[in-house]
Amino acid sequence: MDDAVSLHTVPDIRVELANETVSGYDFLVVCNRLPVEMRPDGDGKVTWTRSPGGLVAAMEPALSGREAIWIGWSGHHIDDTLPVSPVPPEVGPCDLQEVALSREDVEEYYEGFCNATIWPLYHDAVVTPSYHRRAWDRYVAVNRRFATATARLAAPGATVWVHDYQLQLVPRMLRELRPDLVIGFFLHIPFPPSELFAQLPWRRQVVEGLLGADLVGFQTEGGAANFLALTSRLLGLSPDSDGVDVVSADGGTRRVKVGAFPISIDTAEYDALARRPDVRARAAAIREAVGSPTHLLLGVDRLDYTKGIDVRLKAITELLEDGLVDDCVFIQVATPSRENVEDYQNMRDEIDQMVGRAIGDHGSIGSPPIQYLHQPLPREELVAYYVASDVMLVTPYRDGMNLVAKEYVACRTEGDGVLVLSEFTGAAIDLPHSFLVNPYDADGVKDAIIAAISVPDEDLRTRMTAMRDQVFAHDVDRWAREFLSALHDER
Ligand code: ADQ
Repeated sequence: MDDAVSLHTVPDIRVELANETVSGYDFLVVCNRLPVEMRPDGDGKVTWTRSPGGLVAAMEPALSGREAIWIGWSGHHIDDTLPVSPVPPEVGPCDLQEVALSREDVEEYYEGFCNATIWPLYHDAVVTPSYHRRAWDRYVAVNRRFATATARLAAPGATVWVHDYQLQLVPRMLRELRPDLVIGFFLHIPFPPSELFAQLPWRRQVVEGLLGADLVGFQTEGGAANFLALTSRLLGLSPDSDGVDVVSADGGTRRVKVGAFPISIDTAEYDALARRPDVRARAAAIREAVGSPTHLLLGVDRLDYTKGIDVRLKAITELLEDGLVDDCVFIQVATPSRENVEDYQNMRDEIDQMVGRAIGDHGSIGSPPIQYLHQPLPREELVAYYVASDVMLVTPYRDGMNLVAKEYVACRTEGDGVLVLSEFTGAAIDLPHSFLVNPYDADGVKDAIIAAISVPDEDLRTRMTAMRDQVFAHDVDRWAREFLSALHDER
């Protein structure tokens, strides 16, 4: 089945491209989503705003001062009847090119192959990945659409930075169309061990797709090593510790560099927000609103089964049952996510039930020990929650990095606060001074929570100072610069 679907791009696209006059962009970011958001304006129309996301901030220095374009999907289905104005050019951080997707594309490519196959497979198969040939075919077709759009827009010798698991076939497709380009690929999620990856019926095509890049970047050394091992196991190549040589189109060899580039946040921005008087006042108001407990514990996640929200709730509920924590409130903030995918609907129901049961069993009128917000929060509000909380609980079963952990650290401007962090996040490598836990070990998570609320002040501050030093020294700007330097052999 490995070779069931060819990745080879349609040859006449190459001919067509050769006949086009490419004025072209020097720097192209290729991402599943454009950095814009669509909001209904109440009159049946929509307005566009720039996404507040970290990736936009990371790309901004690289985008400014040159001919740059961001290629991605807008979030609008082309076959919808809703009248949608095109994205106004001034909304983006640079020029924008929409890749049009229909409702069926989104169902099969995005909700299907990306989020029901690759996402669970790459997160240790926390839920069982589904393998559907129609979804794979659509993934190939949509990747080809992205590659073709990029090939048409790139100036000769331009730099292209392709992002994430939705577009793993783009590097090779793009190289076939435009061998002159410098292509980087970064995977934001974990890359699994070869024994797990080997389940994927289209495993060869995915590895070959990625090998179209000049540089393939991962969050951790482990992810990079897993990928390099697969180039040997599946393709018989001979990788070394930082890359692998592949046969190029002209029959010679081409070096594909492979490495770890742990992503980070705009640390200075979070620090500045956390110092703002209005944000601090809001933090005080949050504490008061939940009954001014001695210990305020917090969880912040996209509502995703990989994030270990259930582990946290279970641990806290048991601690309450056993009377092991006193005067303690836990707030869980969860952003709605992928609500059309069945596993996400099931998980939402499960979390709702767990919260309801815990509040029913342990709450009293007016002061439930567990508070649950199922909504996205504006950045200032989120920072106020970070400032308000004594303990941050980050317990994913597996996570590429986990930016929430770094955001919490950046917001602890007084040098206090405790981070309980899953060993199975990329962030655990950068933040070894957190309280590291195995999220599969419920007793271990309970012990870590008890340790976190009783840690002596001096120890707590030593740990937080070390973590703050790390996130200030390694911010997202440095991440982007290091990736681009490696791509251009400048380091
Ligand atoms: P995510 O899985 O989305 O990212 P994470 O790194 O934690 O996970 O980033 C989530 C972002 O959403 C954070 O910036 C956080 O502040 C924000 N957020 C969460 N809940 C929110 C809420 N209720 N309201 C507002 N904002 C909220 C993927 C990978 C990660 C990797 C990142 C970046 O899965 O492992 O760290 O990409 O590479």
